[in-house]
Amino acid sequence: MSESLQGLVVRSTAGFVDVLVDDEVIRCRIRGRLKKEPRDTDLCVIGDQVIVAHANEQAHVVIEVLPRRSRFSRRQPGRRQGKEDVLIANLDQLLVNFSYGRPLFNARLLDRFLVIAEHQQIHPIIVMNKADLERPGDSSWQKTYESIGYPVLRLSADTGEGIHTLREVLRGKISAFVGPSGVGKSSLINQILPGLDLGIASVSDHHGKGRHMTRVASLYALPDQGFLADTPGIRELGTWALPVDQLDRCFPELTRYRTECAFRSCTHTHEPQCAVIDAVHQGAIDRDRYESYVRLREDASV
Ligand SMILES: Nc1nc2c(ncn2[C@@H]2O[C@H](COP(=O)(O)OP(=O)(O)OP(=O)(O)O)[C@@H](O)[C@H]2O)c(=O)[nH]1
Ligand SMILES: [Mg+2]
Ligand SMILES: [Zn+2]
Repeated sequence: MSESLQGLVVRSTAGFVDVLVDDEVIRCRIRGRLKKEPRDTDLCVIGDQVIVAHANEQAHVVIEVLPRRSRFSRRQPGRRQGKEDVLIANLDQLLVNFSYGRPLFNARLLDRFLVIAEHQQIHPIIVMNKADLERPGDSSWQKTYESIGYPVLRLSADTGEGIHTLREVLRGKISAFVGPSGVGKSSLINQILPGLDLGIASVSDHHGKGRHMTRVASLYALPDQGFLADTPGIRELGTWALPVDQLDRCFPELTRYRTECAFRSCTHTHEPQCAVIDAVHQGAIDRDRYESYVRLREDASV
């Protein structure tokens, strides 16, 4: 048996994975036997730690994927049941990216990202790009999120606003940019790592949506320690393995109310003497966030 090495997966496609070992990226296949093992999750994604061995003189092969300490994942798009779709493993923080201008901000989708981050215990940071396009009233929703405890970073890849702060936030951590297509994830990463020159694409004039420029998620090393992932724009974000009775725990602002309800197994949707519903009526819980909770319940319980 030849010497084996441990490395970090920085790119993963159907045909090969790129593994960073020390300072070198090694292109590897995945051992056939590993692929055949039954599983309900992705075998090998960016952020995974793997063991690599020589298959022969030239080629390397991944022989083991080490257990994940965390991951950002969703239900496979387009399916009710099935497999976990892991976007990135071993993540410290999730930068949930939206923009002023177009594509339009989508609170419902933001809440889905936040719920998954809470469930998987990954620290989320809300990133609002295209600050140069902000119009009065565009950020009225932000106070709600900040009061819950979610940081909101206001940035512009075009003017450079906030990039210095972003650099500080990323230092020494494994972070991923996630969000819809066209919000400027790759543009922001180009600001942080100019040498990369990632492809970017204009937002469609007609629909105001992105064109899904980034196709494969990749992890990049930061100059002052840490890694940063660029990921393809997300259209669909369903929760994976989140029992419906645990959903209320993924809304931090419900914490102080959810144990005060008259019924122990209160769903906070129709029950009498529900402390959550009372708090919504009194304005202590944001109505829009509550609406997200109700919709996610419906989604999770199908
Ligand atoms: N006005 C303005 N436009 C921006 C800014 N950042 C990015 N854009 C534009 O937004 C469009 C989309 O940028 P991308 O970086 O490709 O977006 P993305 O999020 O990586 O999109 P996908 O790879 O498709 O998921 C491009 O036309 C960019 O030039 C910004 O700060 N201000
Ligand atoms: Mg991109
Ligand atoms: Zn209740």
